[in-house]
Amino acid sequence: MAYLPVLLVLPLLAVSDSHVGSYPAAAGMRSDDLPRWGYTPEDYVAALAKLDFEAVKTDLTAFMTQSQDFWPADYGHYGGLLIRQAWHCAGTYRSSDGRGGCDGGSQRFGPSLSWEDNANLDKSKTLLWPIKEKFGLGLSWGDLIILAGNVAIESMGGPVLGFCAGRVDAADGSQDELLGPTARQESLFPCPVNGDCKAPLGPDTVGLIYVNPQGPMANPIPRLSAGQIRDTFGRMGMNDSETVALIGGDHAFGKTHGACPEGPGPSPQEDPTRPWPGKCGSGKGKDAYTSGLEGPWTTNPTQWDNSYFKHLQSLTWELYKGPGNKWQWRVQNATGALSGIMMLTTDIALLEDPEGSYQKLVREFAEDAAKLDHAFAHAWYKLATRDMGPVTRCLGKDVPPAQPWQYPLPAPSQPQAKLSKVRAEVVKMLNRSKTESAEGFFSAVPFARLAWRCASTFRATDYRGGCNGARIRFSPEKDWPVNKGLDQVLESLQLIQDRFAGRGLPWADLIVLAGNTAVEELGGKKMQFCSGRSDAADGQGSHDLDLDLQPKSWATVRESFERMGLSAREMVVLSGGARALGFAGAQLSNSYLTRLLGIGHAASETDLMFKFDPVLAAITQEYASDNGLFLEDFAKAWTKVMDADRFKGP
Ligand code: HEB
Repeated sequence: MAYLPVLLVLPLLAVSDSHVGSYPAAAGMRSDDLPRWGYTPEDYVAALAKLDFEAVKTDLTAFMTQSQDFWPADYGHYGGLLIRQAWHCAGTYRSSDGRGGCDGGSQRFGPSLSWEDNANLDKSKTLLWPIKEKFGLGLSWGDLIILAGNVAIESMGGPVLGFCAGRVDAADGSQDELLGPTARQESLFPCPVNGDCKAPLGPDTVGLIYVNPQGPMANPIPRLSAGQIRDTFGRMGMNDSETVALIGGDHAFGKTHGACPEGPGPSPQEDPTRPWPGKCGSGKGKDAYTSGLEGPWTTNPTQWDNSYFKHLQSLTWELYKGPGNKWQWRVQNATGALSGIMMLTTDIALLEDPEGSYQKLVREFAEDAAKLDHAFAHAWYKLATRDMGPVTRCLGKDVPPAQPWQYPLPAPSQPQAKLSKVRAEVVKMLNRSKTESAEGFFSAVPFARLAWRCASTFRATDYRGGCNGARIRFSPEKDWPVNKGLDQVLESLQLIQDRFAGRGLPWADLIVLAGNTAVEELGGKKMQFCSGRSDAADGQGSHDLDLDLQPKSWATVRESFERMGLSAREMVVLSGGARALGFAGAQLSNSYLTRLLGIGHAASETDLMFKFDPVLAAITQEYASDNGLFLEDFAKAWTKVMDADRFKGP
């Protein structure tokens, strides 16, 4: 067997050591300071099981048309406002790192709470509070915000595919810290020109959901706006058809608000007790100021139909400055009802796509209402649900069948292979290759590396990735530079797979079991193993997890562990173990961390942070002085990574 030597010298973790950023101080909050009500998944699942879901929907339906003086409903219906709220909650999702989305309900907190694009969404939450209060713990804010959007669409006659419940509320806004604007976002993912932000950021403007409605940097040039829309909706994971169906489908509802040029007034950050009072007249109803643009898109804004597309397609639109003194578009020489409607530059952009694709879709949706119904229902469900991960995380009675973007896996087969027998085979193979290796390298490390690479694609941000499915066997994952050489490890496991495949041992289980066994053989504690994975087919749902986000600096190393859902302690113990296996005689122990703390030891710059960041140094010292603790915590952290993608609800 010739696969051994090269692999051994590759570090287990794909971390480049080029330069050091600064490690951010822990957030100032003590856990005692945070709210406790309903913020554990267990509490939430139990409460959700008792929720009378139909009663919530009935109340929400009635709520839609009960206008209140505090914030009157446009056209007597809150639908537009609630759909916009749901879209702004879900639409922060970005596929680059899985951050954003409505899971967590963090639109209630900074930073997105004060985004100019979220003006007056404090009002919608005040309006919804009685419903939240009535149903309590079983109805998280995240679920309520999305469900209110669904019910709004349905109550105005629009098509809805279903509802995936299970958003567990966050206790503060820290999960959205990297959406910005925050100091940490600026240091990790800066946007030098706000209005031209690039991935991994989702929108092109921090503070907007996606793009400037007046056109790039408020220049009303539809052709250029089209490119921006494609770029940013692409970062959200939406294709052209989904993008056009969402924009035009949803702008069938509601209106824009900009009664005068004076602005919305201070944001919650600037005036927490009276945010966005509006400076036009009474500040509400016909005097409301949200975006500064003014008017509805259709003549029947509380009724679902495809008239947005018909109008866009068949009328002649001219640019003008609306009452809010911002660029918008009106029907040329309009008479009657048509004189009251408007379009944004981003809407007109759908007619001037340099690629010609948006125009085609506008025509299709204008001519075929059923086609729009289908595209819209699916795109809306994807928008609302994308950050929830696999369908197994969706709870409730209205969950539709798994969608392609949920990367469904076949049901696991009933395992008949005895795990102890498989384990024994792995051990036999490891021992055999040990004696056959001319260099005398201990060959277990590549198996540990395979399992790590397979499982560590997991992202706690949107529950994607992980070893379940064993997609590491296929392109694109197998071709990633960090996975170089793993094909040979897979090849050597093939013998075992051949023997047990008929007895229900999927590759995904074998890879993890072999990794566990390898770590044990290398000196680790006995690992917990949880079987029941299944294998994806080649080309079937290979995921597009973005590898450009491989960590490059110290700060991004921390960020990449955080994305996997790992704490600083888990990062130290796993990195320390990986380095020991890579460099220190291939035996799992705290030896690398011990050496690191020694005087004059040469280490990579990122590793030096384990020594010089005060908090990490304290953790490193703890592990360096207690190998028993190190091994115990390594086993726990390792198992957590291996099982991170095994869901039973949220
Ligand atoms: Fe929209 C509204 C923009 C997309 C849904 N929007 C609106 C407004 C604006 C806009 C500016 C106004 C605000 C106020 O109030 O003032 N959008 C926009 C843009 C875009 C959009 C730029 C991208 C292109 N949307 C969208 C989507 C959706 C929507 C995608 C879904 C999903 N919106 C909406 C609604 C509304 C709006 C529903 C209405 C609201 C009310 O009514 O209130």
